[in-house]
Amino acid sequence: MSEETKKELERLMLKYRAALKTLETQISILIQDFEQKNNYNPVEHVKSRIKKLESAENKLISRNYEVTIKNIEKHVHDMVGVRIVCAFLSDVYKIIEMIENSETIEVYAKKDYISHPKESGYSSYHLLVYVPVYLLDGKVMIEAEIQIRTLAMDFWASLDHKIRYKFAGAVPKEVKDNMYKCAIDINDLDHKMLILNDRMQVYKEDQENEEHS
Ligand code: 0O2
Repeated sequence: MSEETKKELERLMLKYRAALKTLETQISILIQDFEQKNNYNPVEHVKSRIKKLESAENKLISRNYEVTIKNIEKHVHDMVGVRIVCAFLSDVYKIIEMIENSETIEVYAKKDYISHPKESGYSSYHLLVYVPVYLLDGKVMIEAEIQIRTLAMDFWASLDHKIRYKFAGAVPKEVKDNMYKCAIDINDLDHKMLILNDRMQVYKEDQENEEHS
């Protein structure tokens, strides 16, 4: 790698790190504000990362793009990634709404793999966003991907990730079929838990009304 290319890469990574910090801070502020207003935290945990250079290169190669810094910037939309994991499906939609209404984070595309799961069974909601980064030369908008999902979806995706890694992409059909069935069970479980949670809220409200009467 030439000195010039190294410098270009360092500059790009600086922008990605800055975008990740801005995104993490803004998401944390929104969650805290929501919690203060509603006495309730809709988020179980948040994870964030900058995609490894090797993974970005593999993504470019798999799509027949030349491995260049320009192509990473242009074609890898999830170099900056944040994953927000919630207990209930209803919380996932609250988070989506909160981010969509944010003035700092600009949503430019949505991928609803909850209403339309992927062929593998993968389910999650992705927001593709721009995050502002203020440099000496002025403002630049950096792309990032926010994945929002339930704990159950996260459990499935993490197992699926391990399986794909173990079989280096060539997952046996039997394993794939079983994972697909698990994805259906998980979807069912998410809906049952949601109904249970709604029922609990009704009990709680009834109890509070009785106490006040
Ligand atoms: P990693 O290691 O998580 O970063 P785009 O990224 O928009 O150019 P792509 O790749 O079609 O195009 O985007 P997609 O499928 O909407 O979302 C990509 C990310 O979603 C993946 O990133 C995974 O994090 C997750 N994902 C999508 N499908 C699956 C799946 O079947 N199983 C699991 N476990 N995760 C999935 P990366 O870069 O593939 O991986």
